[in-house]
Amino acid sequence: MVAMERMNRSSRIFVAGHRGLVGSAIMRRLNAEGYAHVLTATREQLDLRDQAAVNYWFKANQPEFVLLVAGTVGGILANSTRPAEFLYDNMMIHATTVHAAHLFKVKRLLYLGSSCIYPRDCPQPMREEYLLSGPLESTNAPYALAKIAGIKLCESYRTQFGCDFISAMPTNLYGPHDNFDLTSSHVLPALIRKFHDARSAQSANVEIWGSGTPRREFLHVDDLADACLFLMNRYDESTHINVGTGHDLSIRELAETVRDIVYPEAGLVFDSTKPDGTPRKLLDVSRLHRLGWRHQTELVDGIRTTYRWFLEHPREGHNADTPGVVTAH
Ligand code: GFB
Repeated sequence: MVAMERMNRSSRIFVAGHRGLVGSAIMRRLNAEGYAHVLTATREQLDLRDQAAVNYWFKANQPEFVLLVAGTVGGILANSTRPAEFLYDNMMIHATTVHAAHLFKVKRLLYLGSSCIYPRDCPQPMREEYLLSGPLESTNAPYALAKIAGIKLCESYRTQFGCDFISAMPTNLYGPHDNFDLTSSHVLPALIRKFHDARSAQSANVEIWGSGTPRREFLHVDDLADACLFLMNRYDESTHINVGTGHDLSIRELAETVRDIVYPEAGLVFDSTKPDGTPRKLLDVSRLHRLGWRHQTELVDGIRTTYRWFLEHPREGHNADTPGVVTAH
């Protein structure tokens, strides 16, 4: 049994991946709550794939707590076309950071995975114990394998060395600082961008990839940041824990919802040459609910505020600086 240490306002907390969608939400939350020693490193300052550099950084900065939310991430197309980067970058980032956290005696580490770790044809909703019970979805198997390796790293360092490392598996995320680049983004920011661009150009139709029948669950990233802090102070088991809303909808329903908010006059056209990916991935969140955590932001409200953020941040929203795959560290 590993004794659990809780973060306090003067703890040295490393947010690995602080510029990404998740990392920036965690930073907003830690800052708002008055955590005074939040440590960060940009990609230019620290290549998280380099074990020697990561060890050096941990030795110099002595973090007590780590939120490991860095990684190379992207939507279905980026995952299918850049499998080597998704596998290599993520395996390395997870391994170096977990290993350095062990070497330099970090008190607690939270590792963030993804709901794509579960088998393609997993029974729904997906319970934590369904991990590794069947084949993965081919469009994101390399990414999922890296994420599964991360879970197993945390479990193994806990078993062998007594490290207090925990894992959380969030569902599909969205919110401020998302990637709105159409070649690498996930579906929700892509739809905001597409309907917005169609409205600007007064186009009649917006193209939706695939059949529109796959079902997805979406969690606002501020809710995820809240869950991360909750779990850092409350969750004490070696098994990973799901983080989601417990509700899903079809891609067609999602597209209609975004259309009604951004450009109600638009028609939908489905492009069947693009992949559907996993038919459904709804998380079973009963373990998290039993601990007392629930999401706050309903999807329609979250899409409205994210669209407002997109309008207020044209450079970031249109992703001028980061074409292609986003590396969140
Ligand atoms: O969000 P998304 O790219 O990834 O796509 P996944 C979800 C669904 O939306 C797929 C459809 O069925 C897409 O075909 N879709 C419709 C679109 N229009 C669009 C569009 O314009 N852009 C995008 N991107 N999709 C990812 C994984 O899977 O989910 C990652 O590849 C990760 O590994 C992430 O797990 C959370 O939900 O299919």
